[in-house]
Amino acid sequence: MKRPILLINTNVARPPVSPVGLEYVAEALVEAGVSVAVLDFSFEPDWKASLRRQLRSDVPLAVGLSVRNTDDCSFVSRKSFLPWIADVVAEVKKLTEAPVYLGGVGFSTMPEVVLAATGADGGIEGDGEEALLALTNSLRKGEDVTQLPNMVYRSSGHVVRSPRVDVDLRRLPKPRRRLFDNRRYEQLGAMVGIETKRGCSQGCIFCADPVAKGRTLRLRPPHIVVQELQDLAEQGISWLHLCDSEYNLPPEHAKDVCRAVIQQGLGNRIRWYCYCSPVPFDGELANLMKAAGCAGINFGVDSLCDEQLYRLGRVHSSDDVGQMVRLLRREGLNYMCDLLIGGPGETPETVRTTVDKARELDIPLVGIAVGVRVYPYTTLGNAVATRSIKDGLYPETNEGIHQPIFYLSPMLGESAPDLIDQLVADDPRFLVLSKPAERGSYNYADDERLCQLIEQGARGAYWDIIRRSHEFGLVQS
Ligand code: B12
Repeated sequence: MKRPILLINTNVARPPVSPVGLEYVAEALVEAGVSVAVLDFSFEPDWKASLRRQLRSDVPLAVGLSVRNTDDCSFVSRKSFLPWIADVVAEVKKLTEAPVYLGGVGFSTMPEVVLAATGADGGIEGDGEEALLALTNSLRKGEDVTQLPNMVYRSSGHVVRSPRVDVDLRRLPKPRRRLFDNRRYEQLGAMVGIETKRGCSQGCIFCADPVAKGRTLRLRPPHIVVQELQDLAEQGISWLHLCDSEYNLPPEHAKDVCRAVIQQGLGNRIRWYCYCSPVPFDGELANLMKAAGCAGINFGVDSLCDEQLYRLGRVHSSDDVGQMVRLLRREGLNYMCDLLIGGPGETPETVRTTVDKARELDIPLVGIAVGVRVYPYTTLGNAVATRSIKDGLYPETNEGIHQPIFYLSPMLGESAPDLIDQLVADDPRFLVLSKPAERGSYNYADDERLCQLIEQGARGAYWDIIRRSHEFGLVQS
């Protein structure tokens, strides 16, 4: 019997998020005939005991840990998950000599930092399906793994990255979606994840998605997406969240996926949520999404002040958002808009313009994040690394490599949260990304109030559950 690859989902935040990335990787290995063991810490009340049990029964060839979130990306709470990942790495290393590799979207946003902060032996950045298979094959043969694509490893005290190869998604078979207990996730209020594409070609100065997922859009064939949805529906799954950075880019693919879902008769069997860009968004897409089971859209609007949108590298204008809002209202689609306050050049005036416009448009739900997470390799991250941005960085003290860094326009300064409070007053249409479960917050990472609402039966996107609880004070789906 060949030694298995042990894959562990380390994301234990509540409410839970199904480990779709790790599931895709695990299934690619199984498909290639590799022996795989999976451990889902999300369902293990005593993770150390389950790890001990697992490692007693099987000596793995390697252990792979998923790092989905490095932190909660909230300027107010600044909660890092890296100390937790470091604890898991240390515990695994106590129990086995097998090398420990990291992977996942959080890892891929900043591989050097995550490796340094956690003590793992190495990692795989970007797509895991082919890279982990290549790593497994090399480990089996005792070959040097540093030459493999997507590898991140240590060499003479430095972290080194080998060239990256992104998977051609058209080549991947339909995932079986049976290695993790997606039904149980749904019962705990999670939406099960699925992708229709990977990558993002937008130029937003702050966003890590192009870094983690690649800048080229790689589309999955709509019929494969639909087969996967059908399979999940047959397993009893009905609440889903698309994991595309922006579902409507490119719009024709989004429409083709919807058409395929409708043709398969799945439109009224599943309910799904997604992220979208404000442009391009037309009536045809709105109708197709509705008919294909879309229950709500989260639009990354960022600002409603045109000069600020330009500085953030966005391609839409506040007028575009106005048109989009009118269209959504006409078509009766459920949605929210996300704002990002505090980017370079932001002033109290640009914030006021944005909040006033959101009110004027009567956007039903607006999420506000104050403070911009600085990710390496983004335009903002590069400006900080080359010190063309020196001010407005938080925390001001060095609190350790795991500590998330934020930028807040010095023209707003630390009074920004107060300014937002004052501008939105007690208007329930506005949520602010602060600490989980703080009144009016929509920080989902360990939000007790949200968990309670789910326990009482609420289902759907977490923003939608919060919206309904504000509107009706109850939990109907
Ligand atoms: C959809 C989504 C959500 C949905 C999830 C719904 C669902 N059921 O999936 C919702 C809205 C709930 C959500 C919530 C949050 N999210 Co979110 N989310 C995403 C999004 C768009 C997709 C993630 C995803 O599943 N991708 C699809 C899978 C297939 O890709 P993947 O995980 O990367 O896996 C691939 C590789 O990474 C690799 N891989 C994965 N695991 C492993 C393991 C090993 C060992 C190896 C070798 C390889 C490997 O192989 C996989 C296949 O190629 C990403 C942005 C993005 N474009 O990816 C943000 C993102 C992951 N979210 C983020 C954040 C911050 C959060 C929150 C913490 C926000 C908050 N404070 O509330 C919460 C956390 C909730 C939780 N419990 O974890 C950040 C994380 C950034 C970071 N550095 O930490 C991201 C990257 C967005 C961003 N750019 O800031 N999110």
